[in-house]
Amino acid sequence: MDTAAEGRRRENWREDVAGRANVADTPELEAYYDALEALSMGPLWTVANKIEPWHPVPDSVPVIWRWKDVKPAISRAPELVTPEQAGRRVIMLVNPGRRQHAAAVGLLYTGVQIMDPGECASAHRHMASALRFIMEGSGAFTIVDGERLSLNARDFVLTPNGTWHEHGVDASGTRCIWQDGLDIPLMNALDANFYEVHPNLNQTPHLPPEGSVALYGAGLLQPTEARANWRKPYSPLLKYSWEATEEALTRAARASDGSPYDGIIMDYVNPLTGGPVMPTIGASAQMLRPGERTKAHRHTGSFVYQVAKGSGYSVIEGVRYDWTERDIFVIPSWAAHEHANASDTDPAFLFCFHDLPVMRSLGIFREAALDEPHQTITRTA
Ligand code: GTQ
Repeated sequence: MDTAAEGRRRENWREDVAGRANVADTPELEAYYDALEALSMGPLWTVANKIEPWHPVPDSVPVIWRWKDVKPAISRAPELVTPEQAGRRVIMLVNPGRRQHAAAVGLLYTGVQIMDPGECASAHRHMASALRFIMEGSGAFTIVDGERLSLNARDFVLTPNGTWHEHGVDASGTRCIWQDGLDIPLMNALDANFYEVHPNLNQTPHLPPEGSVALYGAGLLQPTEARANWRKPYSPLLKYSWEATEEALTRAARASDGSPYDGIIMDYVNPLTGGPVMPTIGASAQMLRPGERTKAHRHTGSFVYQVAKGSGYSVIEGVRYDWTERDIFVIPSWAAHEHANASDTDPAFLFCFHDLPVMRSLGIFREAALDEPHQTITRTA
């Protein structure tokens, strides 16, 4: 039976290290603990080694969701529910260690959403920050605070915290599937989540279509006065096209050796600040050059990857995860990891989003190389 006392015993890591908790259970202590529990109190020393670990010990485990499994799973949803019924017709990708938080990894949520031509999901807004990375299909659009944006495969679009947003597919389009990324678990961990349905159910776009791309998407800015009234904590540019992203990485590879741990990697940024696209979620794109195998390192921060192009593998805590286009995988905080491109002729491209803006703004980002350049591969997932 799982009594409270047994639970405590399991948590009481008996590490024989000076300065760490090391208290043997006795009947008197058990009685004392029970008395404390009845008063909504508890002894720190039975949990100290767990709640103050030597280094991060995430509940999240590395996971890969392969497109060959995700596509048939999400494709069943339109046969069973409409967007009107579901609100958002989404299959969540849930980390086995974080199920009760609906997290894919750490405090990040991800899911895949499916929309048929002519369908539209109603408008809402929430405290959670959100993004999408388009997986397949044509004719998708999203409306963000009155700006309509069309979405093609591998485009990256923001629906920042507090913005009204809805998604749909034009009647002339094809079935679309995209990945959603949100910080829902973070908002819930902070008890700061709010959610509102748009009073008209759908927005009437009142801004020029693609207006943010027109104003901010070319790497040039209007003079200071024209943009001084942007006071929002997120990027005014809402869409980053894949074409420009691949071009940027390909050009960067001509001018830089990139990172030994990530190859050619570039952040999607707020063009006004050079900082992350949203206050709590950052995003990057990286290119692994033909034959490239990066070195292993670990750092704080939780990461959700989607394979944009090509195939290869990542080694996470000694386990090899082979991936190909549209596969999604996660790397928990402080997990050792390295990436490899399987092709000797073509580059591979990875998209990822992460909580580094949170880590950095709180001053808790930490990074370490491993002693050896590569991990020993213990098994293949
Ligand atoms: O499209 O706004 O996958 O609010 C989960 C929550 C998508 C969305 C999700 C959401 C959305």
